Amino acid sequence: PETIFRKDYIAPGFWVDTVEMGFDLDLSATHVATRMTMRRNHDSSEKDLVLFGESLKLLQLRMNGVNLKKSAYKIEGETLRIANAPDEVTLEIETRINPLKNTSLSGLYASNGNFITQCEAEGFRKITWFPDRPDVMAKYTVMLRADKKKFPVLLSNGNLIEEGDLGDGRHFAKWEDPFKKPSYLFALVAGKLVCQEENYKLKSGREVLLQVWVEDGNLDKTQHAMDSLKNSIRWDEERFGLELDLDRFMIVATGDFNMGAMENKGLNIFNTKYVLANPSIATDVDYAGIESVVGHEYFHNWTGNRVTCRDWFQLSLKEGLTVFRDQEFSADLVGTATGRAVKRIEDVRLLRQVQFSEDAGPMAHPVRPDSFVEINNFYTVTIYEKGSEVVRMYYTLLGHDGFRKGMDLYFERHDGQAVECDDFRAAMADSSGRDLTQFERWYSQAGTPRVKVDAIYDAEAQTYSITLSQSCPATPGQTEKLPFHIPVAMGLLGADGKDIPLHSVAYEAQAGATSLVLELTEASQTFVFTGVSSKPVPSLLRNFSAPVVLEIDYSDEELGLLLANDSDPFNRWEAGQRLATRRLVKLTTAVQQGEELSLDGMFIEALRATLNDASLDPAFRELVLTLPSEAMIAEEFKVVDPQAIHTARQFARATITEHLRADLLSAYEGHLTPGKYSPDAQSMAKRGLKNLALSYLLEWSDESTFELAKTQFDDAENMTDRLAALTALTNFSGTDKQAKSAAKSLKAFYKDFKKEALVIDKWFMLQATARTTDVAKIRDLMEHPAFTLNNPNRARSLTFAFCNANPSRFHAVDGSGYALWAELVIALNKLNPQVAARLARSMDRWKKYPESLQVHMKAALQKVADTKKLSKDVLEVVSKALA
Ligand code: HT7
Ligand code: ZN
Repeated sequence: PETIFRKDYIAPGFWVDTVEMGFDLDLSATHVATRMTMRRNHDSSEKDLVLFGESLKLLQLRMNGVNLKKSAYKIEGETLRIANAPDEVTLEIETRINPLKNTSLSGLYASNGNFITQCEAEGFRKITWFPDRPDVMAKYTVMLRADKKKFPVLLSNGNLIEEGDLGDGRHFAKWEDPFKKPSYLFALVAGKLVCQEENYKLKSGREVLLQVWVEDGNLDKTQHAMDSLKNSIRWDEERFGLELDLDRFMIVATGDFNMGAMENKGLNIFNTKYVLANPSIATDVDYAGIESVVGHEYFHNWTGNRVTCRDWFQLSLKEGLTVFRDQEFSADLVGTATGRAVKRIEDVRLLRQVQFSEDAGPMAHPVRPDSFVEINNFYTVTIYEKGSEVVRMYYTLLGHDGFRKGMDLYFERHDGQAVECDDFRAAMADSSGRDLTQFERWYSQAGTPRVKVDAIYDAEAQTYSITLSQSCPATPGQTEKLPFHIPVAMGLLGADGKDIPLHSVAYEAQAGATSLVLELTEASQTFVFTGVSSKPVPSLLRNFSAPVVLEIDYSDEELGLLLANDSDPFNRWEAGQRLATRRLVKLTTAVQQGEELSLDGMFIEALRATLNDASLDPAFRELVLTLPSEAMIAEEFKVVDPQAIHTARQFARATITEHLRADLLSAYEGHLTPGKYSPDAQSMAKRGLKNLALSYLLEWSDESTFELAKTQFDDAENMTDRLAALTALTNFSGTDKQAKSAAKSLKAFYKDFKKEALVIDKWFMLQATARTTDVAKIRDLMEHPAFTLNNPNRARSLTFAFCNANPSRFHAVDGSGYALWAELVIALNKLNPQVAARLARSMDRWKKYPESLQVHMKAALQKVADTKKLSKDVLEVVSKALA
């Protein structure tokens, strides 16, 4: 398949000013009539009028009122070219499409009898021939016609300007979007839906209509999404001075969706997972996910829709920035300093576990990629999460007000335009007067930089010198890397654990501050601090001020001091993780060498102190007590042994429980949240710590803890507690009687919730990630009547969860996990290439495993690569893995 390069960008040969569309909606044969006015772009080297289309039946093509004969245009693959078109063109196109057969969930498709669209990135071309590229922005008017009984609700972008009956049992609705938009933001929804609606007053006094549309029976699950939407609107007004620009804002939930949600102008379409919630079906994690995704999509209205991307290589321009905005939104809503830190830690954990791994594998790419085969493969953690870290570094470098000035200038310059990442950087540089030239490397160079720390204390001179040296590993297509501009927030702790006032010639203006942002721009730089009366303990990369790996040799005592005292809560947590990682690596090696396993008292006592420190936010304590995941431990090894890692981590958990049983029990009992469920930060934090304590307690086989979990499961009044108890019961290794009892609970859970698709997804996921679940069990579950590969949420709940989150079982030594993976990727490829390609990525890091596993992995990858009719989505992923 063809590789598309960023350097080959050519502006469109024609602009589109207006688009009028008429849809005659029918599930198996929808007729689409499109009329667009176009004008030549004299600045482009492209002279032809170029349209894109896919899986379309072209019925009619008229230019300036004249039917075009087949000889007047040329179709090659997805491209239709009209040569010698006049400078002003009215193009009329009629196509027929089959939404029912569209299992890719891109373009116009059917979901439970309703019509849904998904046009990002290139789905609009599955609806009509069009210059389907983000730099072509036009005003849309859309007429929807459909059977009134089957499709009583007809929605599209913008404002409803007319609706009525057509006589023959059909009806219509006409929508007009007052804003110019790229085709990827087009949306229509039609079907049997109901909504919760509210009039909401903006700060300016203007009233807007907010609606959350769901399928019948789900109206009791929309309040949290509605609250999150209102919070998002208010937050964007207050933090960025950005107002909702429409009179009406709609959210629609569908059970069939490839991703989380989509920011179509005025008509956001969401995966039900990120809309539907009530205490009996949704966990605290679900509630938080809904808040952040509703925020994310809403914030796109400015960062993505009002200012969009020139081309898809600039995807992080909107995604990185919008992730940063949604992260800040969630942090601001919690309000407290530790609440913010907890959110930061959670975000960094994801970045390290998934993005750092992507950066070290065959799909590594810069935040602004140079090439791709299939753009859908580039909705990655690098574009999103690393992209957000890049935006956060501007925030760290320029400060709160400086960053806001940059944002203001960005909108002042580019509202209504399709621009590049460089334009955002220029706005930040020009508004602050800072030279951000070198900062560009964060966009152009892939890979996770490493920053090595060497420090010398000179007691006589009372100076402390920190030398920071940066390097970045090679990534595909990029062997040599130039130094990055890295903000390193830092402080120095005295022996009492208190911050020392900092004095450094290079940072004279901030003399006496207890935290500074050092700017590392060279390959190696030394920063000297004066007036340091005793050897300090450095606290570096505070709040994780840059997406790098910090290599620093701390002693256990230094880490203990940081864990107990650092004024930066992120680095307190980080110190705990360093202590844990060190031990887990040692234990893993001991497992491999058949040595006796043991865990030292210093570590256990540090955990005990944190667990029992009532002055600390329970959410923070939960994070410190959570050991690094098996995936994170794996990153510490050149060659990964998943079974040894699993055994080591389990040993550590059991040993912690052995020593801290009484403390864990009192943490459990001290953080009960009786009464009505509330998804506020404090209650969530309590439930989080309580359920972590429960999961530890069940690592130690005994009757009373099993009963504790069983009672919690039976009496739970919310899904958070119920699912936590069921997970603990399912993973408990006890007597046969207890195993039977756990199986009974699992069955009861299914029975109680079989009508709730999102809960059944949890039921599958819980089993997919259970310690005892092997490949045979997964195959069994795939035969369950509730399982299907056709629905992405369901497919992910079992198969993705197993391949990505149950490493010791997926990497079974006989290679059976990989054989299953290949079968699944091949089956999904036929149904939904985007979902198939995501699953294909589970094998990205295959070269990190021992030879004995690599043989099986390579065979499985080859089997997929050799499959006939492989989509370019999957082909790109497996060929890069095999390269
Ligand atoms: N901007 C949205 C991306 C998206 C998407 C991309 C490819 C295929 C399907 C998709 N659904 C949504 C989501 C977001 O980042 O807000
Ligand atoms: Zn987004």
